Amino acid sequence: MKTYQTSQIKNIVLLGNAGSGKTILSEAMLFEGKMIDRRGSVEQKNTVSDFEPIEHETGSSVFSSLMYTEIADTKINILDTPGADDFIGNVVSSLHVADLGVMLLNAQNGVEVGTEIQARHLEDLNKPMMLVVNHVDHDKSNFEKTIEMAKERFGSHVTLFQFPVQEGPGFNSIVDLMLMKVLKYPAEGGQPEITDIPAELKGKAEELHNELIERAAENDEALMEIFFEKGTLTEEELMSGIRKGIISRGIFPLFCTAAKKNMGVGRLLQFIAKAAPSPSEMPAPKNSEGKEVPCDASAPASLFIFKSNIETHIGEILYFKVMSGKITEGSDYVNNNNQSKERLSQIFWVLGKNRTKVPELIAGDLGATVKLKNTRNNHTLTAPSVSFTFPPVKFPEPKYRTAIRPLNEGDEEKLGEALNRMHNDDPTILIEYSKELKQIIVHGQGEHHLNILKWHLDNEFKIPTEFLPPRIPYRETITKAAQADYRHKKQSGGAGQFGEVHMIIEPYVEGAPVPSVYKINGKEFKVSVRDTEEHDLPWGGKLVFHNCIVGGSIDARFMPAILKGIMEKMEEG
Ligand SMILES: Nc1nc2c(ncn2[C@@H]2O[C@H](COP(=O)(O)OP(=O)(O)OP(=O)(O)O)[C@@H](O)[C@H]2O)c(=O)[nH]1
Ligand SMILES: [Mg+2]
Repeated sequence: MKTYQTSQIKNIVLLGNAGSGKTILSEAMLFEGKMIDRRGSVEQKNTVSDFEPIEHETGSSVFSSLMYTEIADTKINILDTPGADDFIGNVVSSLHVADLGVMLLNAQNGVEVGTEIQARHLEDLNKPMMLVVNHVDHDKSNFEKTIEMAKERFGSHVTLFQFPVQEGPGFNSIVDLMLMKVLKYPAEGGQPEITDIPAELKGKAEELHNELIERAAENDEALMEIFFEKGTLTEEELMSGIRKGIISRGIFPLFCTAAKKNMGVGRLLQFIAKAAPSPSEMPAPKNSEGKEVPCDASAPASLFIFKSNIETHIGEILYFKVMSGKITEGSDYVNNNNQSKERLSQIFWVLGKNRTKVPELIAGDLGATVKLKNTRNNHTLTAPSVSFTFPPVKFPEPKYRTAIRPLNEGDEEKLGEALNRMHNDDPTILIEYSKELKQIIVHGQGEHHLNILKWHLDNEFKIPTEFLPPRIPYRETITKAAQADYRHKKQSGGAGQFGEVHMIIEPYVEGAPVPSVYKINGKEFKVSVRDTEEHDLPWGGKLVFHNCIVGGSIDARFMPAILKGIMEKMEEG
C-alpha cells in the first residue's frame, strides 16, 4: 500500500442534477485509476458507488459514497452524491469535507434545478468548483447551450478547458485548450490518441486558449505582469494561476466527458490531480476554541465524523476526515463531544462497500472506522493533548412531514429505535413524538425521502408501517364555567373502594380573586379553598388548581392522580 502526504491528497465531491452521470463518472474514474478492472453500469446494478439495495431498486443514488482512485502519485478521494433534492443531506455532509466540487452538467439539459440547489450549498461554504459537461455523446447533447446556461448562472469565471470536436452519437474527440491538441478516443474509451487540431477548429481553439491564459493570469498579479510582458505564460506559470484561481473561485474550469463511454475521464483526473487544491491549501477551519486548525500532519491528531451507516454483521461504520496530525491504527483518542475514550482498532480506506485496512491516515485524508462505543455523526475525536471540537455540519430544515405507525401491535418500541438510528445516519430526518397528537411524526426533505425511509423500515428493519396524515391539533378552550361529578365504587371483595369527585372548571383570568361561590345553570355551589397550585402549561397559559375538599377525609396522596387526569384531558383539547 502506498503512503501519501497531505499534498498528494485531493478530496472531491461529485455534484449535479439526478441523471447527470455522477455515479457512472465515478465508476470510470476508478477504472482509469486501476481500482477496478471492469466498469459496471447503473442498469446492471453493479457500480461501486451505488451498492445499497434501494439504489439497485430505484436505479439512482440514495446515499453518498466514499471511494478513491490513484493517479499521477495522487490519491483522489471521491464522494459520489445523490442528485435528487430529497437526499440533500448527503450532499451537505460531503461538501463539508471536500475541497473541490465537481459539478456535472447534463449536456442534454444544461443547468437544472439540482445544479442550482447544490451550487447554492457550494457557494454558502465558499468551496471551489469545476464543471464537467457530461453526456456529450447523447443525440440530444447541446454543448453550446449548456455553456451559455452555465455562464448565465455562474458568470464569466466559467472557463473552457475543452470542447468536443463533434457532439452527439459520433462524439469521440475533444479539443484540449491547455495541451492545444485533440484527444481522440477509441470506441471503448480509455487512452486517447493525441493529434493536431484540425485547421477548421484552429481559430476557435486559439481564441479560447488565450482566454484561458488570461483568466489564469488574472488570479495572480505577478503572472499578470509576465503575461503583459511576454503575451503568454509557461505551462508551469499557467498551472500556478489556475490553481490559485480555483481556490479563490476566480476560475470554474470546464471540461467535457462521455462518462458512459469513458471518454475524457482520464484527462479530467489528471487535471484534478494537478490542479485541485490539496486539503492543506484550503482555509483552516476554526475549532470550538475559536482557533484555526491547519491541516498539518505534524500537529496533534484530530478527526471529524461526517457520515455514518449501519452494515449488517459489522455494525456502525463511521466515515471521517483527518483534520490534523496522523490517525494510527490501534491508538486511543478522546471524543471531545462527550469525553469518552475511543480506541480506533481498525482504520480503512474506503471503496464503496469495500474497505482496506491501513496502518495510518494522514491529515487531509478521508477514511472509516468501526466499532466505536460512544461516537456518532458530527463528533470530533482528538489526541488526548487537545480538547477542541469542530463545528457540526449544518443541515437544511425539513420540508415535508407525515405521521407513521407500525402495522403490527407491539412494534412501537422497535419502530422508535429504528427511526432514531435512521436520524443518526441522516440528520435531515427528524422524529417527533407528539404527545398532543398521540402520533409519531417523521419530518424529511420530501415525499420521496420519506418513502425511502419507509422502504428501509419495511425491507431492512422488517417493521411494516403505514403513513397517516398528521392529526390536526384542535386546541379548544373553555368559555364559561361548568360543573361535573364522578362517583367511583368498587365492591369486589376486600374493603371495597368508594370515591366521589366534584369538579368545577372555568376560564382562567389573570388576577381573578379566589372563588367562594359559583352559579352554574341556576344552581349555587359554595366552595372553600384549602390549597391552590399553579401550573404553567406547555402550550402557553396556566392551570390554577384549587383544592376545595370538604371534611378532610380524602388522603392527599390522591391529589397528584386527580391533577394528572385533568392535565391529560387538557392535552387532548
Ligand atoms: N449517453 C450517456 N449516458 C450516460 C452518460 N453518463 C451517464 N449516463 C447514463 O445516464 C444515466 C444516469 O447516470 P448516473 O451515473 O446514475 O447519474 P447520477 O448523476 O449518478 O444520478 P443520481 O444518482 O440519480 O443523482 C445512466 O443510465 C447512465 O448510464 C454519458 O456520458 N452518456
Ligand atoms: Mg448516482
